[in-house]
Formats: sequence, C-alpha cells, structure tokens
Amino acid sequence: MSNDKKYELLYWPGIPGRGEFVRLTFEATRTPYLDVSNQVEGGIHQILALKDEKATWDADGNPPALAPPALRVHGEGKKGGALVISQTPAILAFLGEKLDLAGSDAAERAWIQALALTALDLNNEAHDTHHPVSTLAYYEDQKTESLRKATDFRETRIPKFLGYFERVLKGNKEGQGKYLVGDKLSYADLALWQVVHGLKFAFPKEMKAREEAGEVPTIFKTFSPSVPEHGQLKEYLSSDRRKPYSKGIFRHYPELDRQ
Ligand SMILES: N[C@@H](CCC(=O)N[C@@H](CS)C(=O)NCC(=O)O)C(=O)O
Repeated sequence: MSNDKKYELLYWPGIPGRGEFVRLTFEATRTPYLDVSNQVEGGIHQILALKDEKATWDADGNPPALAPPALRVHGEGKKGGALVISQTPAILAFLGEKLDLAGSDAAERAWIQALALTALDLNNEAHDTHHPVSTLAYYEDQKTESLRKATDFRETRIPKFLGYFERVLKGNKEGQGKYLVGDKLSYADLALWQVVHGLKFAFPKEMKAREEAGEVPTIFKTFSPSVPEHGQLKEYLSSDRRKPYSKGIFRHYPELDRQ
C-alpha cells in the first residue's frame, strides 16, 4: 500500500464532479481517504490508467472500469489485495454499508438506494443541459440544443424532481425534514444535497425564483442547511479540499438560466 488509508478515490482532479458524492460520504462520517488525483503527485496517471480502453482485469482480480469515479479498497479484493469498484451508485451502496449510511434494514437499504439513484438521475440530466448532443463535443458546438434542453430541464424536470423529494421528506415524519429515510443521515441525503447545491450554482436565477415562490420549502429551509451539520462536512465545505465548480457537471452558463 502506498499510504495508510484503506479507501482511495480515483477521480479527475480539480472538480467536484461525480467524485463529490463519494467524498461527501467520507467527510460526513470522518472517514480517512486518499483523493488520489488531488493528493498524490502524478496521481492523474492512475485515473488515466483506470479508463484506458485497453485495460482488462487487473492483478487483484478486478474488472476494468468504463469511467471514473472508482473506489479502491485495500485488503478487500477477491485475492486479498485491493477491491476496485466503479459506477457512482455502486460505490455509494458499498460505502453506505461500511459507513452506516445505508439504513437499518433491508427495506431502508432498498429505499435509500432508489432515492440516491433518483438524485443521480437529476445530476445526469443537469449535465445533459450543456451536453445534450455529445459528451465529447464542446458546449459551444451544441448551444442551440442546449438552450432547448435547459429550458425543458428548468421548467419541467427541476420542479418534478424537487417536488418528488419534497414529498418524500415531508412524508417521513421521523426525519423532521432533515432525512429522506428514517431519522438519520444516509448516502441518499448526501446525494440530494449535492445535486441541489450544484443546481443553485448552475441555475441561480431559476433556483432563487423557486425558493422565493415558496416551492419545496423543506428542501430549501430545513434539509439543505441541516445536512452539512454532520461529521466534518462544514469544515470540509469551507476547505480547499472542496473543489469549485468549473467545467464539470454543474456549469453556470447565464444563457441557460431563467431569463
Ligand atoms: N454512470 C457513471 C458515469 C461515469 C462518468 O460519466 N464519468 C465521467 C466523469 S464524471 C467520465 O470521466 N467519463 C469519461 C467517459 O465516459 O469516457 C457513474 O455514475 O459513475
């Protein structure tokens, strides 16, 4: 092992991106982890190797990953080496169990997984507002389609998803507006929190207008402020380990926001 941390996050440097969902689980539970590309010199090469299209099963017996993020867990591989898991929801489900963020029984585990997947759907749709045609092409080359996609996203998808999560939060009496399931934090709460935070950055006018209109008050007034109270999230969010939004999933293009 190149360091003493059991968990290593393999993700692009300098952006929150999908790696952020994983970081938040560690920060909310004060779990040590190594953010390879941000904390190891030359760590980016490990991310590039991870997504190498010629890569196959590794020496520890793990299948290749299609894309980052991935989680490396030392000592838990099939052959006693490292276990490597890709796909954000699979990583979250794995860590949820390990870090006590996955509910207290099979039903809660399943609900939390479904709710996290729903938050990640919203995350993916937010990404598609600036890349509706091709992930590889520049935003500037798909601006017309982006304008159309973003308008639909703001007018129909944001209210549909946020309205859904508002109903879940309000209906879970035990959670008092702070938790989607039960009376304690889960990785679904962290995923929803991150997406709402990202939407406020990408579409500030849209989100402000909805907040001022009194839409989804539980999300804006109770849930969003309460999530950072867990673990070391507050310190993390004001540290330089929390990367600023830039050219990742949540991008602020004023022309895509409410006019
Ligand atoms: N469904 C996957 C999506 C992974 C993904 O799209 N990763 C992006 C970064 S956030 C990437 O680097 N993709 C490179 C590629 O698809 O070639 C997940 O949730 O982990």
